[in-house]
Amino acid sequence: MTQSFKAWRLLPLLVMLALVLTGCGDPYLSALNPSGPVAEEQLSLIYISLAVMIFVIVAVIVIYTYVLIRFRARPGQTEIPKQVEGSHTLEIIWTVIPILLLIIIAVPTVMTTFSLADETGIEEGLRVNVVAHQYWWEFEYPEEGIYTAQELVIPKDTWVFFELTAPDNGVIHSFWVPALGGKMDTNPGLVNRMKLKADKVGTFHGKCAELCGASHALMDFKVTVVEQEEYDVWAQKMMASQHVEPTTAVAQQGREIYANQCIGCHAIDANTKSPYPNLAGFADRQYVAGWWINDEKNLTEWIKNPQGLKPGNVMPDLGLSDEEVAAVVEYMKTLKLE
Ligand code: HEC
Ligand SMILES: [Cu+2]
Repeated sequence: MTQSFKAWRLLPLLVMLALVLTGCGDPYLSALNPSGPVAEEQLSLIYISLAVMIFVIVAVIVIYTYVLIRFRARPGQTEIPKQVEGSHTLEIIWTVIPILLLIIIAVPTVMTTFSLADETGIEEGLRVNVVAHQYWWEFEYPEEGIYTAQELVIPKDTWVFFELTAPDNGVIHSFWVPALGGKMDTNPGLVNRMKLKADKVGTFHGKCAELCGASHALMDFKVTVVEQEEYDVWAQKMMASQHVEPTTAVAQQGREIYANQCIGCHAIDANTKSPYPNLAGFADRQYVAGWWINDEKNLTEWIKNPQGLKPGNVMPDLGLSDEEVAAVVEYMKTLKLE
C-alpha cells in the first residue's frame, strides 16, 4: 500500500448511518410527542436514562482523551513508565459512581412502574379487552358488550384499563400506541394489564411491536380519541347496531354477496363476537385493515387481493368477479351506524 488509510473518508458513511439510525420520517409513531399522562411519564424516564448515558459517554471520552495526550510516549523516552495497580481510591471511585448513576435511573423507574400498574379508579374508567390476532386487533368493550376491530374509540380524559391477550394457538404480539404509551405484550394464555389516558382528541397510530410473522410491519391499528359525549353516542349506536338501509340495486346485490361470502367471518352486529374483524360501522373507519386509507380504491383492492396487500393474513382471496367486488364495496359504504 502506497497510501495510508484515511479515516476521514468514512465520514460521509457515518453521517448517512446517523441519519438512518435517527429514523427520520413522519413523527406519527414517535414516543417524543406524548398525548397523555402515561406517555409523558415514560418519556421522562427516557430523558433521565438519556441524560445519565450522555454524562457517562462525555466523562469517558474526556478522561480517555486527556490520558491519551498526557501520558503518551515522549520522543526519546525508552524506559517503561511506572506501573500503577490496585489503587483503592480509584477502585472505590469507579464503583461508587456507577452505583449512584444506577440509583438515579432505578428510583424513578421503579416508582413509575408501580404507579402505572396502579388500578385505583378502575370502576370509573373504561374497560377494553384486546385480543391480538394474526395480523389484526380485536377490541371488546365488556361493559357495553360491544366488539370492534382495528380502530379503538375512546373518550378523552378517561382512564382506559386494558386486558390484553392473544388466542391460544396464536403468537406473541405487543400493543403499542407511541403517543399514548405502552408497550405491553399480548401472550397466548396470559392476560396482561395496562392503563392509558389520552388528553387530546384525534387519531393516534398504534403498532404491533413484537415480530410476529410476514405481515408484522403492517399490523397497525388506530386509536380515535373523542369527547365524552361523542363517545357515548358512538357506544349507543354500536349497541343498537342499526345500519343505514342500502338503497341502490348494486348495494343490495352487494349485501347478498356479503351474506353468502363474508358474514361467516365478519359479523356486522357489534354485539356479537366475530371470528374475524367485526365490521359494524365499517364505513366510519378511517382505514382498511388498519393500514390503508378507507376509500373505494383501497377497499376494492383489499377485497380483490387481501393476500397481495397483507401477505399471510387469514382472509383468503375469494375469487369474486370485478362486478361482484364493486357491488360489495358499494354495500360496505352503507355500513354506517344510525
Ligand atoms: C375466512 C374468513 C374471511 C372471509 C370469508 C372474509 N374475510 Fe375479510 N377478513 C378476514 C380476516 C382474518 C381479516 C383481517 C386481516 C388482517 O388485517 O390481518 C379480514 C379483514 C377484512 C377487512 C378489513 C377490516 C378492518 O377492520 O379494517 C374488510 C373490509 C374485509 N375483510 C372484507 C371482507 C369481505 C367484503 C368479504 C367477503 C367478500 C370478506 N372480508 C371475507 C377474514 C375473512
Ligand atoms: Cu403482531
